[in-house]
Amino acid sequence: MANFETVTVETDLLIVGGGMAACGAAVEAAYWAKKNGLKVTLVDKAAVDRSGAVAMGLSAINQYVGLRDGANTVKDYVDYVRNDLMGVTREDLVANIARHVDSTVHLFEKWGLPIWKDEKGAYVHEGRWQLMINGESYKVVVAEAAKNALLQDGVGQIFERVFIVGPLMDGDRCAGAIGFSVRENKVYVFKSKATLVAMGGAVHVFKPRSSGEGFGRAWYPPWNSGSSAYFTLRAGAEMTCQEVRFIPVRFKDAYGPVGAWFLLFKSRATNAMGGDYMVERKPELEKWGPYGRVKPVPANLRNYLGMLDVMEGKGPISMRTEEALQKIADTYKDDQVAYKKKMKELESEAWEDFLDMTISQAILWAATNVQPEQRSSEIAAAEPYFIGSHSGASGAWVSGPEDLQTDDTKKAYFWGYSNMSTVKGLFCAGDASGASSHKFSSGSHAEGRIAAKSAVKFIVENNTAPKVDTAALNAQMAEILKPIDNFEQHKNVTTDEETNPNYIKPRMFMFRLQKIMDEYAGGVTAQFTTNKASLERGLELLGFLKEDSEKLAASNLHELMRCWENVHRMWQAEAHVRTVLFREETRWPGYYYRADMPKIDEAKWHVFANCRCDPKTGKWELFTRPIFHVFPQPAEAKPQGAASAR
Ligand code: SFD
Ligand code: AMP
Repeated sequence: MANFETVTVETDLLIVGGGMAACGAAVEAAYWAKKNGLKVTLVDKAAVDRSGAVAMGLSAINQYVGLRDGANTVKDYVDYVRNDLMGVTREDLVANIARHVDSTVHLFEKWGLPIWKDEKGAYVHEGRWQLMINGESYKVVVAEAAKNALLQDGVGQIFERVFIVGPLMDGDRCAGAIGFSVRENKVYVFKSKATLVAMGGAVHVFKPRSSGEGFGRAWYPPWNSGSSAYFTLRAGAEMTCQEVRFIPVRFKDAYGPVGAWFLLFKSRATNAMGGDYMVERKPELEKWGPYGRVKPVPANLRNYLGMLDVMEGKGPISMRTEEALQKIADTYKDDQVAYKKKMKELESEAWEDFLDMTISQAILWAATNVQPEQRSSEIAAAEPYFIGSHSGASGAWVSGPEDLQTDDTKKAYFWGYSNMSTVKGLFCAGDASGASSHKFSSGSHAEGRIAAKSAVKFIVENNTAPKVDTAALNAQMAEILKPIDNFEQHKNVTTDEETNPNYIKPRMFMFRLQKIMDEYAGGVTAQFTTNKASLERGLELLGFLKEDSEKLAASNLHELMRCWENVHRMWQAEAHVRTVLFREETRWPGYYYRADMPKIDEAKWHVFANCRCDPKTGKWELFTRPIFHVFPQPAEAKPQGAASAR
C-alpha cells in the first residue's frame, strides 16, 4: 500500500464541507458547543474563503421572505416552492428554512455584506424573494464569520484542503469521515459523535456543452462533484428526489445567470422569428396539471417552452437586453440628463451582475464586443446539474422539525432531530438535504444553522463516542489509496502514462460517465429526452463503469482527488438513472422528458420517489413516500397518490 501517514482526529461534531451550509453550521455549532463544552471540526477540500458554489461571489440573495415587513408569509414561500417543483416538496422542511432565513440575511448584513438599498433605506428586490447585493466578496464575508466563531475560545478547528471520501460507520450510526490531504501524503480519520454533511451538489455527471473549447466550463462549480450524495448513500441513508436534476437557462457559452435580467430588468427572451415562447406557447402549460396555471410558471416549464422553440428550429433564443434597458431608460426620455444618467447606471448594473458572480460571462461580452444596451445575447439550456438548494431537489431524506408536523406527517416526516438523515448521527444541509428546494445561498446557510443546533442536541442526548472497527478502517484506507497503487504497479507497462491496459485515468473515466449519461439519461445531445430502454442500457453501462472504477489510477495527490470525485459522480449518476426509471411519468419537462411516459400522472405519481442502497449487500431499493401538506390547501391541490412500497 502507498506510504501515507495516518492522522486521527477525535471531535464531537464534524462538519464536512465549507460552503454556505457549512459556514452557517459553524456559526451555530460554535455557540451551542461552547455552552455544552463540545468540540467542533470543519473539513473542506478547498479554502473556506473561496470554496463552493459562491466562490466567485453572487449578485443576489435569492431567498429572503421579508417577514419583519409583513411582505410575505412562510406559507407564501411554501406555496411558491411547491408549485415550482410541480407539487413535490417537503413543506415542513421548506417552512423551517423560510421562517429562519431572514435572520441569516440580517447576519450577512451585520458581517459586512453590502445589500442594495433604495432612497428610503429598504432592500432593493430583484424579484419577490430576491435581494440585490454587491456580492463579489460574499463568500469571504460568510467564511470570516464562520472562522471567527469556530476558532475563538478553542471551540473548534478547521482543516482545509482535505478531501473527504466517505463515512466511517459504527453499525447503523455514523462515526465520522475519512479522507486525505490534497497537499501532503496523509490520510485523515475523523471520529465524531455526529457528522453534518454539507459538500454541495454535483456537476459534470452529464457531458457539458463545452467539451473541447472552454473545456468543462459550466454554470455549477466544477469542484462540487457529488460528495454529499456519495457520503449519504454509502452510509445507507434514504435519498429523495434523485430524479430531479436542475437545468438552468443561462447566457450561452459562459453561463451567466438570467434572474436579474428576467426579474430586475424585466427582459423578454425571443426566438429567431422574434416570437416570445412564454406568450406563444402558453396553451402548452395547460397540459401540466395545476402547476402550469400558477404564477410564476415553474422553472422547468419555462425551460420547456423555450426548448420546444429550439427543437422546432426556431433558435437561437435571445435575451433582449437592449430592449429591456431601453424600456427602463425611456421613462426618463423627456429629461436628457436624467436619461443619460439612468442609461449609465443600468449599463453598470448589467456588467456588475456578471462581474459579481460569473466573471467569464463579462469576459465573453468584452471579447465579442457585446454592449448589452445595444445588442441582445443568446441564452440556452445548460447541461443537467444536481443542486437541491436551487431549483433541483435531490438530496438525503431528512427529519423535519417537531413543531411543524401534523397528524399525517408526525410518523412520515419526523424522527427526533431536525435535518437528521435516516442514519443515526448523520445530519444534512444545503444541497445535501433533499425535497426542500429554493433555499439558495441564504436558505442553505440558515439550514446549516438549523442542522448544527439539532446535531448538538443529538450529541448531548447521545454522548458516547462511536466505535470504529480497526479492520474495516484499514480496508477503507487501502481502498482510498488504491488508485496510487494501481498507477505505481502498472505505470511502466507503456510509454504513455495516460494509456495503459491495466488502469484508467480519472479524466477518461469521467468522459465515459458523461457519455453514458448524456446519451442514455437525457443530456444535451439527447435533447433532455430518455425512455425505459435507454435508461436500462445506461444502467448496464454504468455497471461496467463501476467494475472498472477499481482500476482507477492516480499519479499524484491531485489525481487521487480526481479519481474519487468521479467515483462520487458515478454514484450520483446511478441514483439518478434508477429513480428516473422508477418514476413512470414525465413530471418535470424542461429538466427531463420520458418519451415513453410523456404525461404527468397525478393520480399515481403525486408522491416522493425515494431510494436507498444497502451498504452491506449493495442492493438498491426504490419506493414511494406520501406528500402531505402542513398548511391547509385549496381542494385542487390535495394529494391524490397513495404511498406504495416497490
Ligand atoms: O443567480 C468538499 N446560487 C445562488 N444563490 C443565491 O442565493 N443567489 C444567487 O445569485 C445564486 N446564483 C448562483 C448560485 C450558484 C452558482 C454556482 C452560481 C450562481 C454561478 C446557489 C447557491 O450558491 C447554492 O444554493 C449554495 O451555495 C448551496 O450551499 P451548500 O453549502 O450546499 O454548497 P456550496 O456552497 O457549494 O459548498 C459546498 C462545500 O463542500 C466542499 N466540498 N469538502 C470536503 N470534501 C469533499 N469531497 C468535498 N466536496 C465538496 C466545497 O469545497 C464547499 O466548501 S444564481 O445563478 O441563481
Ligand atoms: P437564476 O438567475 O435563473 O438562477 O434565477 C435567480 C432567481 O430568480 C431564482 O430564484 C429563480 O427561480 C428566479 N427566476 C429566474 N427567472 C425567472 C422568471 N422568468 N420568472 C420567475 N422567477 C425567475
